[in-house]
Amino acid sequence: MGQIHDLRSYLEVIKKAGQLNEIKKPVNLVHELANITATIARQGRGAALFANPIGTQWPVFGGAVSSSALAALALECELKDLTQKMETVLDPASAVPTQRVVEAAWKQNVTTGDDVDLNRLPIPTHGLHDGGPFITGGITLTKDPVSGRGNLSYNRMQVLGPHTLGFNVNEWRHVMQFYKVQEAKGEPLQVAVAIGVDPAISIAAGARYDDDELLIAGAIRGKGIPVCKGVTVDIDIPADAEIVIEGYLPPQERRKEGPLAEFHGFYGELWNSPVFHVTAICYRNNPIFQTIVPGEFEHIYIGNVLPREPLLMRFVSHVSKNITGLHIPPYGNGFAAIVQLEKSNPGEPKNVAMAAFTAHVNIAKVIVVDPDVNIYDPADVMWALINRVDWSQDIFMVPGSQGHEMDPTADERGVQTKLGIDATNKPERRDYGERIRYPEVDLSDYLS
Ligand SMILES: Cc1cc2nc3c(=O)[nH]c(=O)nc-3n(C[C@H](O)[C@H](O)[C@H](O)COP(=O)(O)O)c2cc1C
Ligand SMILES: [Mn+2]
Repeated sequence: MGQIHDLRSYLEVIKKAGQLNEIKKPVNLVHELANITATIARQGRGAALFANPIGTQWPVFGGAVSSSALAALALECELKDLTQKMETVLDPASAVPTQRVVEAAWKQNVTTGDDVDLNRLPIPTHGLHDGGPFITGGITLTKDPVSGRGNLSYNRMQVLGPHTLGFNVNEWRHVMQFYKVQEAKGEPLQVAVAIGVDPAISIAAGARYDDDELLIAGAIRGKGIPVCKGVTVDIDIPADAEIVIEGYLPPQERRKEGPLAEFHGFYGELWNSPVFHVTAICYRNNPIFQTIVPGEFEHIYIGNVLPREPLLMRFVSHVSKNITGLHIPPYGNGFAAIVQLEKSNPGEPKNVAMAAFTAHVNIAKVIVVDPDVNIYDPADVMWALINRVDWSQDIFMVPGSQGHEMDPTADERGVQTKLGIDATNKPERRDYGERIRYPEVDLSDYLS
């Protein structure tokens, strides 16, 4: 059994692994904190814990799951087993139900009614053109009014007043489905938001799943996630969360919120969104606020990489038994996939690329490489593109195929040209033999 059960135990684990950057210097919540978190993630250095954001007593943590290395630590598995681990925990047969408890850490401090003030929370303004402070790393907990099952999701929330948040929710989401049922009855939808959680919950919340995503988090930990009823809402909330915000979305109310840095790498438009009226803010003693830098690596890892790699693996493994690895790289915003193949036939890489396109509508560019290419290293993938591709023979295009309507290369309905690249070695064309490779060493054995 692993050691992670809340955010604090995760911080211990990543600290030991050299993946926690503790920043003591006072840092501005407006832009500066996000800039530092994004820089650390881009350089592969891990996550960031800010001890002294300016104007607050509360530390802020960002970048919990912003790389494959961190995802492996969060899932308590080896990097090479990441896709397999996600495949297992996303299988409904692995679901582990929550455990109801009476005591929650976040009940140590409870504010309700007129004492509620969102301005007390250290909510960052992330992107340069964001419309203001947004909660981006909060886990939304709701309940299906028809079946009563729970649901996790991410909904960006812009601060619109001391107890009011804009609540972004796309049309096809489970939360929207629940909200519409309530709206039709003229009733509000109750909502709770957990901030500062076990990364198993953060990862589970990014998945599209037919049941309560907390069951995925239970599968990750091999143990039911402890949950406790809210103070003002009838919702089961993870008992070990750092901070909990409770409230409701009244029917027929909409307000403008945005813009915000979006997953596709550009700023979005203003949205006319439901409004979240806050009825309680609760928190552990010495709470840690958690954020996700929108439009950056962690956003893509949780929303596009971890839940979709197993799906792609299923599709490509169906057309070839020779797959040795697969990655949806975060720098491709979820629109690209890299497949590693021990090919046995010259045409096999192209079939594999076709399978990857059809596995998920967002996947529009597929690069197939040999087992000697590190799929997690962009420089190595680029090496294969430059040294193993004859661009008149090794690529193929599928014009007029359906992609995501927000893909910057697609038209407004998502119609686009998908591209497959066979970047494997073709010894029949020219055989240079073995590639130069200096085995990577563990530098800590030499540099400390
Ligand atoms: C960091 C992050 C932010 C997100 N923000 C939003 C958002 O503001 N609105 C939205 O509708 N979906 C957003 N999503 C997507 C979904 O909330 C999420 O992926 C989830 O699977 C949807 O839950 P559902 O399948 O229960 O509907 C976001 C995803 C991530 C990872
Ligand atoms: Mn759901």
